[in-house]
Amino acid sequence: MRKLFTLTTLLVVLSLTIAACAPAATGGEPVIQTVVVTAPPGTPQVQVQVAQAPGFGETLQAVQARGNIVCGVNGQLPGFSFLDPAGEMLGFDADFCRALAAAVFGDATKVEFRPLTTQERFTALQTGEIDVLIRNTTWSLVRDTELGLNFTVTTFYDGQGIMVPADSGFDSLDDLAGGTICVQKGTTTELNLADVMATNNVEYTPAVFDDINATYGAYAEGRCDAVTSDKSQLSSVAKGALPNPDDHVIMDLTLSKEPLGPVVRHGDDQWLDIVKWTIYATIAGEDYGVSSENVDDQLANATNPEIRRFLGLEGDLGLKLGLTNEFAYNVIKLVGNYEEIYNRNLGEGTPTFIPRGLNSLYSDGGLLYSPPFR
Ligand SMILES: N[C@@H](CCC(=O)N[C@@H](CS)C(=O)NCC(=O)O)C(=O)O
Repeated sequence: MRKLFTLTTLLVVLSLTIAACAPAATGGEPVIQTVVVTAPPGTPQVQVQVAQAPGFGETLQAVQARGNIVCGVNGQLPGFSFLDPAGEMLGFDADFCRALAAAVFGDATKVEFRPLTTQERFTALQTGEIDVLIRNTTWSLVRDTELGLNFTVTTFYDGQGIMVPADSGFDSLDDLAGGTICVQKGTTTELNLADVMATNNVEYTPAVFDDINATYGAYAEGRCDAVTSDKSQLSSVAKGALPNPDDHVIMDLTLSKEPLGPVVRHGDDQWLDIVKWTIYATIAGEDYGVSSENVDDQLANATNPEIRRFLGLEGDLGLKLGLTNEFAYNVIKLVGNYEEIYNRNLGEGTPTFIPRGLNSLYSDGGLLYSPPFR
């Protein structure tokens, strides 16, 4: 049933509803509304895209009835989500889709990967075409509110960088004055670039492209002096897709904060909690020293009460999420803890190596921190 979506912002009155309709993935009902939110007198009106809000528990029910999780990914980003020659979706983001399937089904294979472009990603979630978006997507205030979506937990703390040909000798923003910079449309990247260049009074020409191949293709052909994107993407694409990776360098500067992580629709807090606590299970697993290698041993011998609750030996934490008490055990056993997921896809020895940096546990000087499993 279609639910009315309530915006509770103080003093904000919903003044007009215009349904911009598209058939829903399930049920054939309209799925996105554009609403105009009227703020107090004197403040401008704001247009808000509102997803067809699922009610509490509806996403898990739909996922269980279907028998898999439809996970929106990039699909073109080695190290994050990339179709290998055998047709398997590999990568850090893809593994978080699998972790979710492990939590929900006790089977990490129950995922349908849906490759999405930058432009398609939010609509696919709003319309219910996918259950969750795990696609190098930056959390920002506007996306969290206007799109009718909820960002869950940051899985990868990134920042925007600039890549240039190694022989250009460029190492500062000023070196790019008068130059052309390749950037992809519809990204935070495009907006940050404009902000940073304006702040630093550097004149440049943006060359804006619709997709990843066009963006990096133009750069590879020398049509731009530089290309800008999340640093993870720059290193992934440089190493994975440019003909001579060593001919390119990522400049030693960071233009922005890019916290990347899974996104769900507003309205279903149970699903939001499931996604959050699945990610926390991977982080807590690393924190407790519980890995896919030793989890069975821990299951047999753990005495630490928090680890016992985490593994479902005591309490009913999983049941509170609408899952089984083994949900965290399944995540660790079938996919691994955060460190295992990171090392498998982005660790030393992989072609897409990125030093962990901020993506280390809080106890190692990073930003990863799970709330308590109690
Ligand atoms: N994290 C940034 C950038 C994400 C993004 O979409 N980056 C582009 C640049 S490489 C991309 O993934 N493109 C792939 C595509 O559109 O297929 C955001 O959320 O806006």
